[in-house]
Amino acid sequence: MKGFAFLFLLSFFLAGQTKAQREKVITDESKVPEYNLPDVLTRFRGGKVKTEKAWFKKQRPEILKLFTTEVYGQVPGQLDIAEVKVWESSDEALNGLARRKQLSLFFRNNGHNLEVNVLMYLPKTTEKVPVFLAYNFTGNHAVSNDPAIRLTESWVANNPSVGIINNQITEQSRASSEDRWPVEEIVKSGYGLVTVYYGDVDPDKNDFSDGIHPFFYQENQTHPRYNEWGSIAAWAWGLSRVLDYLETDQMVDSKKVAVLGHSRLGKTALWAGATDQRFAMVVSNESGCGGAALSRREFGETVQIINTSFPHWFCDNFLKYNDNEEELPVDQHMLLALIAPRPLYVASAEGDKWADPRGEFLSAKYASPVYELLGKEGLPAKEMPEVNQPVMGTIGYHIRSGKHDLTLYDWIQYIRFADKFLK
Ligand code: GTR
Repeated sequence: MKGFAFLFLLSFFLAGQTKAQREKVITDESKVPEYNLPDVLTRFRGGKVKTEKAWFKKQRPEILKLFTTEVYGQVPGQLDIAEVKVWESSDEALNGLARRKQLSLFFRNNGHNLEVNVLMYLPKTTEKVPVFLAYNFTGNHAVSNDPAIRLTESWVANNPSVGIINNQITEQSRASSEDRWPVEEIVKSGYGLVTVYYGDVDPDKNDFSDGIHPFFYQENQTHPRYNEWGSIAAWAWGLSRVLDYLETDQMVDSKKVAVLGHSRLGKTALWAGATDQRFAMVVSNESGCGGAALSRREFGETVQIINTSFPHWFCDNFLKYNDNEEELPVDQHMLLALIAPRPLYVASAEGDKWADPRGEFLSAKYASPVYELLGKEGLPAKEMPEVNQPVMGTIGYHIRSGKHDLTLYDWIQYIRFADKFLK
C-alpha cells in the first residue's frame, strides 16, 4: 500500500513537469543521449544464452516476467468466453467476393457483462484460411461501406467530423476509416480480415470502472494493483480471447493468424504476440513508444510523456521509469525478441518522428540475435533501409514516405510478408 501511495504521489510530481519535458522532445538524432542497451542474450545474473533450450526455459520467461510486472501489467485471472452469438453471415459480401460473418463474444463475471463484436470477411473457399486479426479504432462499421455492418453502441471518443457525438457513433460514421482497411485486396490475396473495436474490451480513457478490468476486482477494489494490467494488456488479452473463438471457427486456420495493429494498437499487437505464442505472425505498424521503439533513445515520445498523456495504458510500476529509462531492466528490442522465431514485421513512417522510426528499426535489429539463435534469419539489414525499400527476413521492416497512418502500401508489404510464411 505504501509503495502504491508513493507511486501515486510520484506520478503527480512528474505530471507537473510535462510541459517542460514536452519542450525538450528530441527530434534531432544528434540529441539522442548515450545509452547502454541490455543485451537480449545476456542473462540478468550474468552469462550468455547459447542454446535454444536456454532461451525458452530461462531467458525468455525472465524477460516476459519483467515486461509483465514493470511495463504492461499482469492479467489478474482467467476468464473464458461465456457465450458466442452469431448475428448473421453471408456468402455474398463485397459484391459476391467474400464471406461476411458478424458475431459477439460475451464475457461474464462479478455481475458484469461485456460484449465484444467481431466482424469477419473471408475468401470464398472450402479450405480454412489464414487471417489478419486487427483491432479498429472507432467500430467495425468504420472499416467498410458495407451497409450490413452492425453499428457499435459502445463508448467511442468524440469526433464530430465522422459523426461521433456524445461518444456514440451514427450512420455518418460508416466507412470513415475505409482507407486503412483494403478489405478487397486482403480477401483477393487469400486472407481473411477479422476486426474488433478495441473499446469493446476497454474504452480508451483513464477510467478503470468500465471495460474488462472490474471483472477481476476483489471486494472494494476500484483500480488494478501497481503490477496489474493497464489498457494495453487488457486489449492484448481481448485479442487472445478472439483467437480462442477463431480456434473453433471451421472457416479459419487458427494456426495462421497474423495479429496486426497500428500505433497504440501496434503496441497492443506486440504484447499480444509476446504473451500468446499461438499468434503465428505479428505486425507492428508505427507502434512507437511502448511498442517497437527503444525507450532509452528518448526520441520523440518518451516514457514520461506517454505515462502522463495516457496514464491508463501501462501498469503503475511503469511510472518508475519516467525520465529514468536507464533503470528499465528491459528495452523494447527484448519485447520483439519474445516473438521469435515467429515472423515479425515492424514498420515506420518518415513523417512519424513521434514514434522514432530509427528506434523502431534498431529494436528490430537488436532482436535479431534471438532469431539467429533459433535458426532464423532475423532482420536482413545492418543499416536502416531507404524510404519505401522494405527488407524481409523472418523480421521485416520498412520506413515508408508519408505520415503516421496505416496505408495500402503498408498492407501490401504485410501481405507479401505473410505470403512467405502463412501460405
Ligand atoms: C499518440 C500517442 C502514441 C500513439 C498514438 C496513436 O497520441 O502518443 O503513443 O499510440 O497516439 O495510438 O494513435
